[in-house]
Amino acid sequence: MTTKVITIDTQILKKNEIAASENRELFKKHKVLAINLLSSPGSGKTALLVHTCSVLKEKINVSVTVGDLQTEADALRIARAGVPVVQINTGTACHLDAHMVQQSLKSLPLEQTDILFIENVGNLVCPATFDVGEHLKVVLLSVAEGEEKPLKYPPIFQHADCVCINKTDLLPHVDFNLNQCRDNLQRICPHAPVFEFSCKTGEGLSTWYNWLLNKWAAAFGEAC
Ligand SMILES: Nc1nc2c(ncn2[C@@H]2O[C@H](COP(=O)(O)OP(=O)(O)OP(=O)(O)O)[C@@H](O)[C@H]2O)c(=O)[nH]1
Ligand SMILES: [Mg+2]
Repeated sequence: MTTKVITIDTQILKKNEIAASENRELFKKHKVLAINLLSSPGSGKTALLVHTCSVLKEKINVSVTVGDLQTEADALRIARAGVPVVQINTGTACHLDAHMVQQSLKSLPLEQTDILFIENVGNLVCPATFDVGEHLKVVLLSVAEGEEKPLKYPPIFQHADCVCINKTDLLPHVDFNLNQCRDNLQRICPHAPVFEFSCKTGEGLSTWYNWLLNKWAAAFGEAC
């Protein structure tokens, strides 16, 4: 019984890996930097993308794929920032896989995209296992969630290329120990830069924008 489950899982992941490689080829062909944005539900992924797309679109071309179980609510919010966006509804699946992302790419102007943001389904577990062909994984954590999250969900943080701590405007109102969170992140993912900001006030976001533009310039672009 156990062996059978492992076999099926392996086959699913193998198929996913093939689709992820195809996505990577497509990104390479069109010189697109693909960024997988991961967090638990409600940390502020869409809020961050609305701000980020509004600012970055003045310098580079940005597109978004967003995954949720149901509704087009997030795509509608992001569309108001004036960038191409596709909503994926996963039904019951708790993560995006490479095939779903591949389907969404057919509706996006890849040849006119410099950075593609992939907002994953809100979940700190399953999305860590599914490669969608991205270049970078960004993990977002809000101060409403607890400073121990990097210790409790290490795989997603260990693979992060950067970690963002959002909702810093709420720090006076919640029992979130920011220093302890920084220590926890240092222990679990010492390689990952940490950005602290509030999507509500905008404070701290410029460092995040600069990091993105530098990553894009290093991969495909020119200095901005
Ligand atoms: N106070 C405060 N609220 C925020 C901040 N960022 C986002 N929010 C609020 O947090 C709630 C969730 O934000 P979303 O952007 O929908 O979060 P999400 O991670 O995209 O959520 P899912 O897609 O459902 O996983 C919304 O009510 C936002 O307005 C912030 O920096 N400060
Ligand atoms: Mg969202």
